[in-house]
Amino acid sequence: MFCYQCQETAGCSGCTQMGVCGKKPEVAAMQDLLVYVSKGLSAVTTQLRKEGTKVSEETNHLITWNLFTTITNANFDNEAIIARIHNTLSVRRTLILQVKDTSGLPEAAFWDIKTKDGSDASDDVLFAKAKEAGVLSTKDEDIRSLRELITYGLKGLSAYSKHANVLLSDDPEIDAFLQRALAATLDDSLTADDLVALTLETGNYGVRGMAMLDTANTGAYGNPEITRVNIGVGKNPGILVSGHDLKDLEMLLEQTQGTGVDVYTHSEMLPAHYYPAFKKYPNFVGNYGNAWWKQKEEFERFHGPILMTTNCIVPPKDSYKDRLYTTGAAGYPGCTHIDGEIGAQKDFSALIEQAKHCSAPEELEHGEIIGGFAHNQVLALASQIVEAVNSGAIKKFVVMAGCDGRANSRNYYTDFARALPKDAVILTAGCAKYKYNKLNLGDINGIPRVLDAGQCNDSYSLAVIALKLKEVFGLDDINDLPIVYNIAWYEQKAVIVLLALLALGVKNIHLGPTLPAFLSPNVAKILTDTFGIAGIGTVEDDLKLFFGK
Ligand code: SF4
Ligand code: SF3
Repeated sequence: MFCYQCQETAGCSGCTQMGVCGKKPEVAAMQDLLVYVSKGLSAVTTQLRKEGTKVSEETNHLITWNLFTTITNANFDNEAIIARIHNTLSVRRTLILQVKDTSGLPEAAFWDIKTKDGSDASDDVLFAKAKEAGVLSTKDEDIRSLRELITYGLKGLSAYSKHANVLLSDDPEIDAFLQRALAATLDDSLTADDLVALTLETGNYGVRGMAMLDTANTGAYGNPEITRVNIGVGKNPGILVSGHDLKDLEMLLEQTQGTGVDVYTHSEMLPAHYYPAFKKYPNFVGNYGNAWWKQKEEFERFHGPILMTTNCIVPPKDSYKDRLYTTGAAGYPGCTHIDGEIGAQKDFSALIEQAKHCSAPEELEHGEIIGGFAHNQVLALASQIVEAVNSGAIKKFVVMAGCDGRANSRNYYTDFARALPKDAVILTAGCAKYKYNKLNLGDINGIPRVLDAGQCNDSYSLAVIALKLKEVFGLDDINDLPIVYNIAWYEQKAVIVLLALLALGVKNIHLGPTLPAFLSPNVAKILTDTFGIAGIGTVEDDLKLFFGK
């Protein structure tokens, strides 16, 4: 296997024996193959569009769902991944017959597993092909780096698209781009310069994808508002919901009414509490635990069923594996998967029945945390914020959005938040916030010093806020704002967030705890020279760099 798509990749270069995330070589192989056949299908759909043939919504959804399945910590279930490969090939077989001119299509558009008698070849054939189709199949390291950067950005974009799709929001132009870009990563005629341009285009569509999701979320559930979220526990048994899919949470809340079972959020589901629509449920008790990587201890102590709607799954301990359920693009072998197509009601009765026989969660902590500072809420506070900036009470905003992770080096973010000057305000989104959202950093004239906009996709909110502040302060350039960017990344959603910020013109982003292993020295240099991207240093050095003290 060879995988280097996340920040925790082995030795900061690549997982080759087994994923640090727990991904086994056979799962890595089938994920590579799923990406490969999705690229082949995308080449076909892109050609069909060129010829004026419409591509169905189902095909668009199939491709985004496939990519989402291969995101770090989303799906470890090889059978489910192999089923998706078969399904993708079957759709491609039908569609390629509609292509008038197949001469420019890549090999991936034709590769098949049907034997001469029409039956499917054995899984050995799949594994043999996966070996040829993986990341290292691109020999030039700069081209490989750019192809992977684009592919990972598209994986993030796919995840956000899928969340919007389940709320019945679609943008066929995003799908058309996503498929064109995927197909382009197989095109040997494209130069490094072409791929750099495509990387930026991916960022533009990242902005559009996050905007679509923002509209879908706020349209369905209202605008996030300042909210205090309980981090303690109640006396009833509970179901814990993790991941990013708000629609799943809504269905679960509806189905648990009157059952005596409470519902808690975990990790990236915390921001659900900020939406007005979820406040009406009396059994929506609070947020349990911390970021994804602490789940082994925390899930054990929760005692009740856990629903993983997306990444990040940590391979579960046997002590709670029978209480771990997956849905959507998430999957884990041996854990029950709750099916449900887009637009369909899912049946969560198995979790609810199991919960009734579980004891209440064990208290990990108590108190409250505050959040809900997405763009609408922050813009409602704009005059207060502008006044604080003009009076000098707030000197700087520090965007610390992104992901959390296991590495000890991430304690940097806790130390950095703690050491910030008292006139600095943190703008955050994503699970990175758990490094400092319980530190009680106080407020400035009533404005909390940690403003949590929501999930990682709500980094879009932070961009909207920045653009609004630029307008309010009458600036020409977003980089003239008193905002610095110190972003933590882990998986591929953070890649699309980064590309989106670059597309919006944001410069000098610091990215940590390490720069992506998939950036070759030359590609890293392009990002540094063009956008001022840099890594992190020590807390002391970075404070000097950002604040001159
Ligand atoms: Fe390694 Fe990350 Fe890939 Fe898992 S997702 S195999 S940890 S690089
Ligand atoms: Fe976290 Fe997995 Fe990225 Fe949505 S839950 S931010 S790491």
